[in-house]
Amino acid sequence: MKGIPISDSIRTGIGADDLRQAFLDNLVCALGRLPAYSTRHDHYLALAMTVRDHVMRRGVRCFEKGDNLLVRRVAYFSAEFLPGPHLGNHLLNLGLTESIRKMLDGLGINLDDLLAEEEEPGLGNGGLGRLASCYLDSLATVGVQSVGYGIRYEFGIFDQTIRDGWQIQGTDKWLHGGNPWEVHRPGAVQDVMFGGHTEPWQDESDSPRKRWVPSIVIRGEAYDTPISGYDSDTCALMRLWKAEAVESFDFSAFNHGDYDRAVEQKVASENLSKVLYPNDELHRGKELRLKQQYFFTCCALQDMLRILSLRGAPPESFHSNWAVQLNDTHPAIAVAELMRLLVDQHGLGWDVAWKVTRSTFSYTNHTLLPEALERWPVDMIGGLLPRHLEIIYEINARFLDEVRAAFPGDDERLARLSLIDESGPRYVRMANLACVGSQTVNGVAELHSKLLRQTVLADFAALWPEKFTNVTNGVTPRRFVALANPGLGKLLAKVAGKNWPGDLEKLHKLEPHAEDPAFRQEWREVKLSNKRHLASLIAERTGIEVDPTSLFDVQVKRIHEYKRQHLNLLHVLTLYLRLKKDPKAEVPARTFIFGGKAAPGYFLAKRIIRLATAAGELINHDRDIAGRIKVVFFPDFNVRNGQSIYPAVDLSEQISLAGMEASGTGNMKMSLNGALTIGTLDGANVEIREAVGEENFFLFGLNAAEVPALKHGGYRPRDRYESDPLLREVIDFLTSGALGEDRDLFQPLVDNLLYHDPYLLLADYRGYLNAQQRVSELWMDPEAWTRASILNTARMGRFSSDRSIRDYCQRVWKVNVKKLKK
Ligand code: GL2
Repeated sequence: MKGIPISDSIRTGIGADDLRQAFLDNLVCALGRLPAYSTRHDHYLALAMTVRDHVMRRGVRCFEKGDNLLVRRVAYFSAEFLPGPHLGNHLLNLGLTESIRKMLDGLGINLDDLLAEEEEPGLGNGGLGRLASCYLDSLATVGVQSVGYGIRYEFGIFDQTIRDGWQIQGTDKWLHGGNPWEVHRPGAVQDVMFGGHTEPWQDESDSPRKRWVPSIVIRGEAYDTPISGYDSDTCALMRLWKAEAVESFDFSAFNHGDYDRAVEQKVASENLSKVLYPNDELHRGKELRLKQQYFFTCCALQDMLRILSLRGAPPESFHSNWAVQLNDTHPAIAVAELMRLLVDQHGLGWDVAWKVTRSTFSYTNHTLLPEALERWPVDMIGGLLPRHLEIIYEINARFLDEVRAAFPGDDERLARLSLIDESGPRYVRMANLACVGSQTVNGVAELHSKLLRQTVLADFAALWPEKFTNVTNGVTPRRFVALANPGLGKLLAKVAGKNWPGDLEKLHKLEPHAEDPAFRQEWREVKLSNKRHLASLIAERTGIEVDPTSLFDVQVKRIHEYKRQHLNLLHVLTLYLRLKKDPKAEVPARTFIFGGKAAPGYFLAKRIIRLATAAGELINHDRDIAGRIKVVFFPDFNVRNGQSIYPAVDLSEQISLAGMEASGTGNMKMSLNGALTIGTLDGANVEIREAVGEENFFLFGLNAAEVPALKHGGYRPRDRYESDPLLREVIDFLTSGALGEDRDLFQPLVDNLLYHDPYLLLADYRGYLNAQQRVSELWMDPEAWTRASILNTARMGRFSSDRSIRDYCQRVWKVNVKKLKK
């Protein structure tokens, strides 16, 4: 429809009557429901569609503006997104919460009931996926045109339940009730090839070319979910790809009566986007995972080229139209794919294509853990993506020439930098491919970026120091404060002005109020009410009654040995033993709350969950303890549950071994909500402590320099056990039988600690106990505690993901952002 300005098709006014009419239209016309017979779920769907329409209108209008102005768009490539429930967040961003509530009231419908109907898309494992969603939220908020490209997994991260103390994985059926937030775009399909071989051919100009003859083609179908920004007319898009068979059936097989073979191909194709791999920070080298990675990056790049041609721009201007961020190495195959598309499909010369490619991509590293480093067997890549393997070899050959020129005769360096690991069976190193193909490489916190330059990517940093930078992570204050903690939001608005969620540095205005006893009282009341709410959820989900006035000591995150939930549990059990021996001991009431999923195949992580539940079974029912300490394992930690937990935290446990946690983002969410942190000098903790003031942070433990020194100096954990009676007592307690009939249950954990202790729990145990003692002392002075709590929130403004996104725009993507309102 050329010549129709988009403004003509947009109703701008959103009065109460419009909303009511749109809601009823959707209920009747889109869902075909008779209002009198409609269910709560129908109402939720109709409301979601109504809200989605508003966001979509903004999105389309903003897209049109971008095309007219030829702005550079940002494409965030991520194998994971964890958006959380959409409805409440959109209402907040659009400023529609109250008018929608009123409109629904008029129909006898309660908004909160509808909010509870939504299934969240669990399309990620943890921090990395959630960060991608915070970034889309902020991209929309600061006014950057952007698309988040990923996979529309039919089954996201598993649902966790706890049965007899053990984690049970259930299938995540997030699409079962229908997904009103997405729009299927049958027009935006892309074909993705796999397998086969390559062959030479000549084009008209006689130049030698290569062409890929695949053995199978799979179709990617686009599903769009609009992401609104706060107080912004920009809207980001999350475009996720679903795999479909190109042909429904192998007709020749079908005609010959071989039904099984006929459907086999279809099923195999569609399996591609079936399920998210539930491993966090562990590379397992499964072929299907590589297929997923290639599938979505191939769809995305072809889609971006299509959009480019709609703009009438040539492929060699790809990089001026798009900046692509690689969220870890999961999408790194995109470097070879863009080269293939530019050279083989669009006929660009290698040098031009390489310049475009290198100016397009940037790479964010999210972990230093060696087991997370992705590398794919050369034969696997060669079998699935034969053309890409040739391209990777070509990139490598040219790159190694550059290295030879810079470091003549340094063969070891050459071997380390090579895209191909040839130390044994040959592998393609995805981090190396990402570094070579990117214009900028960054870590996610100051310390992590520094360690990245010194360790994992040291050779690249020596070669191209100017490529390296840091962008400290951030979190969206809309979802994690305004939406999750409306009580606090009101208080913040009073002091910092109502636009604080759009300009988090405004929270500094809170500082003087930390000295005001009346304000502190209000602050405590908000926290207490959040803790009451969490206590009721805990009772509902676990049957455990907890005291909302006790100190809520919380560790919620994926379960990993490096995050050291078991160190936390050693403290819990130490306290327990102390109270048993000395019932008069001055131990303020505490509720220890754990939550998080363990990868289904991660044996020790599952034992750690079992230890938490066993500690709860013992302690919560021990009459001698009389409820002074309680232990809760909150099942199925996800975005929605996080929103109920973060506002209720008094003490935030960020106790990973220094040098292991790249950044952490839960640490930011808790501190922003007024929690004090007990933590090591790891990841973003370092910057959080700097921001909130060292007197408002409980520091303990080895630092990142001491860790390797201790390990290389012949660390013997057993010596620590022998020489520290308290430690010995608590470790022995694990296998004493007190924690359940099966004494052997925790033997593997104990053996691991006594004979390996790779994450140095025993070395940090004493320091941790001492820091916990300081926590208890401060807690017994509520005024001082509240003062520190207020200062935490006041000084956390820099951890808004808006700040991170502004950093990326300025230092990495070179795109303009909206100025902050005065
Ligand atoms: C992680 C890091 O472990 C975590 O510290 C960081 O905050 C996030 C986001 O940058 O990335 N890396 C990773 O692979 N996962 C993370 O959560 N899964």
